Amino acid sequence: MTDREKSDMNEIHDLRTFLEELRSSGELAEIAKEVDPVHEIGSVIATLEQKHGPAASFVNVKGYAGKTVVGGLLSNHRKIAIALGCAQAEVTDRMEHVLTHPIAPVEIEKAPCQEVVLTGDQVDLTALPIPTHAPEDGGPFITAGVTVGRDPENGVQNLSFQRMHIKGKNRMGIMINEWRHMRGFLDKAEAAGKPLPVAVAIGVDPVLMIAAGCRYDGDEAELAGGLRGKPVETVKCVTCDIRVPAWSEYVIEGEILPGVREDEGPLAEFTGHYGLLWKSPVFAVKAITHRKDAVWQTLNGGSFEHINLGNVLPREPLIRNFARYVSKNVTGVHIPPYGSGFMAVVQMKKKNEGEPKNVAMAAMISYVNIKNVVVVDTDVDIYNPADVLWAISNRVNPREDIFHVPNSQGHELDPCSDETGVQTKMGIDATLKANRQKLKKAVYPTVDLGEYLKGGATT
Ligand SMILES: Cc1cc2nc3c(=O)[nH]c(=O)nc-3n(C[C@H](O)[C@H](O)[C@H](O)COP(=O)(O)O)c2cc1C
Ligand SMILES: [Mn+2]
Repeated sequence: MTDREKSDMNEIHDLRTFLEELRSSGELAEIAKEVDPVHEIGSVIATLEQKHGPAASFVNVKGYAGKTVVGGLLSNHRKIAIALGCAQAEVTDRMEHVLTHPIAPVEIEKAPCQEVVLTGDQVDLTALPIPTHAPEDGGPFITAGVTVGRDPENGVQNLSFQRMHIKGKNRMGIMINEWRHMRGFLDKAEAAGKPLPVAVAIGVDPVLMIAAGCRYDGDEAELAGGLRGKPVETVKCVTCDIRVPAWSEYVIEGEILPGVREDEGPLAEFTGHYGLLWKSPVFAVKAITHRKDAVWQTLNGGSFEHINLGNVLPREPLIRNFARYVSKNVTGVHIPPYGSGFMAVVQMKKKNEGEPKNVAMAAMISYVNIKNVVVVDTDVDIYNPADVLWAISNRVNPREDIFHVPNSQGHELDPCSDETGVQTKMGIDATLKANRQKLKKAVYPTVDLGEYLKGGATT
């Protein structure tokens, strides 16, 4: 055991310490049954997520004896709170705080992620237990890897998610959307006719994944440091200058080939629909490094975990700030993962009847993806879909309480928008109206069922 491991025994600093915390909280199911990496792992992860269940650790993966795959680690706020070491109710505050309190990473010389180094002919992506997740996905994809890139001009590093489609032993398709920092790096490299060095870290401290989902003008590893309250340790790659998280389970190093585009996809996207076949850049792999007994981490495309990382965690603080700027009476904001990041629920203690509509307008322009905004009173639990639908059913008179903003800017992958993202946004004032303020919501106190179900009854 290293000094670092001794001093941090109860603190998360890598995937393994996070898995321990999940296990001791009853949030990690060890699956001993043999599972097929083609579709079966994805289906088990999806079923566990639908049932609000634990994350999964697959220790018997067909065709990959001795290799473990974990998935669904950040599928709900219970697990996200464990990852951040805070209460569920504090998650949004934590995310807001870190955007203004980054901590720079530190470099170390010898790192666990380079215990095993494979280069040249030893490189073989097909030897890794990479699942094919959804029934109509185009093949095995790296979905939970954190891409580490470097600006070719100033050397500033960047963390983000770019899914990778396995094409052979040392070749992957990498999908890089237009407005990403990685896209800017690739544009610069291609203009100079040079390959772009890149690395992907799989199986990392969950704060690195949460940071990679944030838009930040700088190295997102600083956000991960801020979330953990101490610097992320990094190490230099074996084939290039990129610094990767030192405690990663696996690191895949290589370069994006200039000017090359190949078919990539389809994959279940964050909208919950399959994406199209894209013409994407190609990642040529030069080295695979990993820890001894390395654990492969994955996530399902289009899952709540995907939306939590990409839409919920990074954006709730932004929308809350914007809505609060418009009204001090806003008490909470939630972007429910079931809304694919296109919906926001705002809770407020309104003082005037026009306030909820102003707040809805603020929420729908504070982030381009937000299309539908529901504003509720403080007696509605914004984290409970049934409560939100109850408010819409009981407190909305559609003619007065719903408004539309035609031809506004949304996300181009929203199935209701045109190919440039132009669409109609909708605000719903689901607060109890002034003429009905005497009505009071009936709330039964909840009881500890353990006290009542002794003697064999089950829930
Ligand atoms: C699970 C997950 C998968 C994602 N897949 C991709 C992808 O394949 N390509 C892409 O360009 N963005 C993808 N994204 C979005 C970006 O990674 C994300 O917006 C990131 O914050 C962009 O970082 P940047 O601001 O440094 O460019 C994904 C996000 C998540 C959470
Ligand atoms: Mn960035």
